[in-house]
Amino acid sequence: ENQQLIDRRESIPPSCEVFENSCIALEDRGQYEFEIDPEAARKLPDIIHNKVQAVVGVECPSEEEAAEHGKARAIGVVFSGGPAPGGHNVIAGIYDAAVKANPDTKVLGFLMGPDGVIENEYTVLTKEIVDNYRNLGGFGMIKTGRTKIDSVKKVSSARQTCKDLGLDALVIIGGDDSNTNAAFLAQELKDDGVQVIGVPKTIDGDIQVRDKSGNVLCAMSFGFHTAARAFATEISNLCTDASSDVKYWHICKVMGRVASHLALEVALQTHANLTLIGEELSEYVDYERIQKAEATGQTDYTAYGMTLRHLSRVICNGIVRRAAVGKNYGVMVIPEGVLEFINEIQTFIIKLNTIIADFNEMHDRPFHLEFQRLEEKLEYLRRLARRSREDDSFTLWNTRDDDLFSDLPIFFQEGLLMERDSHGNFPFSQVETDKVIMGLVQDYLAWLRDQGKYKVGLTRDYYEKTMKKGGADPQLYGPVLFRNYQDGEFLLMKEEIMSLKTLTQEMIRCNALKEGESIPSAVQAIYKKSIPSFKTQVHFYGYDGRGSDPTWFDCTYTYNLGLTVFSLIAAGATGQMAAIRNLERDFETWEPIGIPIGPLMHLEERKGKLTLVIEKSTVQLNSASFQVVKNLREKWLAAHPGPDEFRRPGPISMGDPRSEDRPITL
Ligand code: FBP
Repeated sequence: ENQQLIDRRESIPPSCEVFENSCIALEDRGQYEFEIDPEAARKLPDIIHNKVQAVVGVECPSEEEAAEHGKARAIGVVFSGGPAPGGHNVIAGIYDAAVKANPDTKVLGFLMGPDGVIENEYTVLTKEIVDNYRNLGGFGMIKTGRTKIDSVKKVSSARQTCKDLGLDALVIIGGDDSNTNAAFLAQELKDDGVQVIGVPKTIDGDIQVRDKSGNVLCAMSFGFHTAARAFATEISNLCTDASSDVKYWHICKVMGRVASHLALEVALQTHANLTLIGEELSEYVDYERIQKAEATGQTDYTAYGMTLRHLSRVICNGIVRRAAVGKNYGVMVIPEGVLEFINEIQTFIIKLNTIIADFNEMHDRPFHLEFQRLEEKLEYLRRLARRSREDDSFTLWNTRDDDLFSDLPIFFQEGLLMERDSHGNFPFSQVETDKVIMGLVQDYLAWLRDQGKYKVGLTRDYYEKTMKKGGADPQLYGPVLFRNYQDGEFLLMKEEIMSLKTLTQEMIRCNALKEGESIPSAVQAIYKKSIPSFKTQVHFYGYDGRGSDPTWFDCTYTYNLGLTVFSLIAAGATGQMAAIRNLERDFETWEPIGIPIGPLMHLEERKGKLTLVIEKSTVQLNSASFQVVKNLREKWLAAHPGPDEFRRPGPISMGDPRSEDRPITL
């Protein structure tokens, strides 16, 4: 094992000052209030009135307080959902605090995610096991899974497991959906005396909590910092490569199932030439179309939100403008969930979710088991379309839907019909989002090339060097080849793209060449180089960054989350999510708190039904971070003769404070 790994394992992140107290209590912070959904109040009566609680030290605890704090407990922990760097340190924090309070406390790690809780599969965590994973990435210690403990049967199995093991508390380390699940379990297990605590995990960064006045309680889920830095490092390397080899557009799909936070952070870190932000596309409004429709007394609903075709035009515009100044290369960042923000695709996703859910319910058989092959699924959709023709009241899937759907490439039809996860989320990582978009881009670029609108501007430098080599006189070919030649920095080639044969004829016609002569090779070289071929390399930044070892920020954040979890348990809380306030400030100001999960719930469409879930936090278009990206977009596109504006964030390095200067994320 290398020394760096050993150092990693042996490093103990600093603890917030409050944890130095021998006894800890919770203090309600009534100033933070939430808008409570009536459905959440109805379903979660015992935890809905929980308050935000701050962890505070008790200097001279009473005998009772000290006994409660230090009693021997059995605490179960489980990872739920995709891995995120730092998870092991949450467990390390819980373990260290728990055995410090009472060495007889047992921490049990449920194996393979929530299935471990349902099936009572666990391992007793020892110091040796915990030490082996300190500050290391992944969830390898106990593994993870995506099962949701939702049905009556699963909840009753989970309850039985807690009973059999005599659990005092269950800690669910997961994303928005898993924390939603934690709230329901907290309610269910309240009477059994089992406390349930959630921990905000996900590289997607879409768990951010504010109270109703906008006060930030949880700025970022753990794992986001590391994943964003890992992706940014890799993509920055591609910026270097692209501007060295000058022949590829690197297309980088970046994880983030729905929210584009990771793509936004990568843009800020690397200044890639083009970055799509999903949230912006759905907000797009085509005023021209609205006006046209209004002039005829109509309302054009399709003018709201960007279409796939329009998006491909926007991308092509950037590519063509760079090519015109000689840059037929670049780096583009696409958030993997971008299609969810394109109206026409979103409509399909919602309709198909409903169709699949309806089928499961009506036939009591899973849609995907019944129809395993794409053709079978499509035939079912066709049947629905036929039904809509016969029955006017059936509007879910009509012939127009069917026609539009069959226009999509087969791989994408297959993608849209893929099985949702147990929380009803669409599996974007398995769909080639980039391929859908880039297919349209390629088609449009080919058309632009035919129109002579997509051509590569050659630098004067290249032109002069080539001319010197070939000894040809540019003036001689001026009228034909260099119609657009100006005395400026750049030499634009002839407007129409034509074959060398046609060019030869054209030059003869203009007396630039004699009959029987061929175009000098230097001129041919210039001409060939000006005809763009759009070459791409496609990359997916997902599982690699998700499995990265955590940054020191994430190591420290997660270790303190673990300590917070134990404080919440020791003080008797349930239905709370551990969090740290002031993450964006100096470590000395970090404040461990518990956030009530119930009040964060709202109704959302999942698997075709309105369901109570924690709202995902997506990129806000009025946020400073988005506004910066928007305002610097033109600069980063660098459609000018000067150098690109790429930024090098540098690699993740533990122990070098210079690599993690504040602000923690840009
Ligand atoms: P969580 O929400 O569970 O943290 O997972 C996030 C994520 O990494 C997404 O970015 C990605 O779309 C998804 O997991 C991939 O899931 P899977 O591992 O099932 O392919």
